[in-house]
Amino acid sequence: MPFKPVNFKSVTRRLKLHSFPYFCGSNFNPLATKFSKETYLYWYELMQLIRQFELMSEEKYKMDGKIRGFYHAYIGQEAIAAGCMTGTRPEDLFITSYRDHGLAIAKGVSVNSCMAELYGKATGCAKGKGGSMHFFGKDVNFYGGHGIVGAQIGTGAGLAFAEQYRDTDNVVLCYFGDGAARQGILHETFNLAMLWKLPVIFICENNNYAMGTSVERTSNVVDIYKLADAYEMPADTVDGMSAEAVHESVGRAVKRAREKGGPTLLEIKTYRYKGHSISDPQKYRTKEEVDEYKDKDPIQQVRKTILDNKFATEKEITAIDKRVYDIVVESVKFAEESPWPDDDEVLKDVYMDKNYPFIVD
Ligand SMILES: Cc1ncc(C[n+]2csc(CCOP(=O)(O)OP(=O)(O)O)c2C)c(N)n1
Ligand SMILES: [Mg+2]
Repeated sequence: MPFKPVNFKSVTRRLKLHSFPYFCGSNFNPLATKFSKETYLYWYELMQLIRQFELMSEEKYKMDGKIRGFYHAYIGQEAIAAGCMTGTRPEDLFITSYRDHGLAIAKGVSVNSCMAELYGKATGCAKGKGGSMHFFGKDVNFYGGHGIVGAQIGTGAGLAFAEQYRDTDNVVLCYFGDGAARQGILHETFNLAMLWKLPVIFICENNNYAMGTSVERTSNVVDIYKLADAYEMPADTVDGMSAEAVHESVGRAVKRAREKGGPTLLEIKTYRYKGHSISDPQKYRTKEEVDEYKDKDPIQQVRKTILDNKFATEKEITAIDKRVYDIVVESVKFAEESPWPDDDEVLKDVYMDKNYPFIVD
């Protein structure tokens, strides 16, 4: 059968989304260990979209000064977003740290609203008030974007508690870094999550550094997955440069959680090619170390599988790249033409809503 690229326009129109075809999450078998052409093409397109979004926004930050404030790139870690999307379904909830661009886009927060958020515009996914660290998309079950290291571990378990309380079979994927794994909140949360068998997958994105501090310098325990042992929580260590490996381990953990079997800790070993944030001189690692990981680049691996299996030709892959590039260029136009937030927005949504249901005087 000739290669038929995903028709973005018809899919996004149907789903009333302006972004990546989020429908894909429900189209795949989470327990698959052999992957179809559609899966590889989906992975490729999603990972390229995330990477091109960040390459473009970094340029807008550094060269044009259009974006300001904190900014943490996901480049190198994209296979985690890809494997997690095909291992879950749209109703499942994601919550993560400030390194949030990739997971937000994967979940279906529109690329336009992500770029506008970086620009601080009113059309941004956090109304232009959150910036890079606080992307949000409740309508697509993306619960942020959190700046306090480790805070989302507790909040993620809280989301899972709510799903259990409402008796759904939705699962929460709660992401945090290797540095966050050293926070005390992890232990309190693991304890209660296991006690109550909450439907949550704790995903440690171990990129080997917390700012400039390597895993070896933060604890005697360098195998983070072993922290689960103290709570008799199932755990696994996963190759984060492989979308296949991520999908397989996430699929297994999600199945257990959906069937009321409780949480899992996955330590996904990954790497960030860029510095901790946009202003990191990276004196703590060598160029050779970065190159070693670039040789295992997840996008190139998936591209090779697509070509080796003749899932698509070079020309067809170039067409995907072009489509992705156009989406990103369009998002820049959207952000630049969008209005700034009104002055009277400045104190709204900051602390609490007047009608917040649980707080009374
Ligand atoms: C409670 C708290 N302490 C310190 C910081 C400053 N800080 C921001 S990011 C970071 C490193 C976290 O590293 P890691 O959890 O490995 O995530 P990564 O940046 O590698 O994704 C630190 C210490 C913070 N934001 N919050
Ligand atoms: Mg880290």
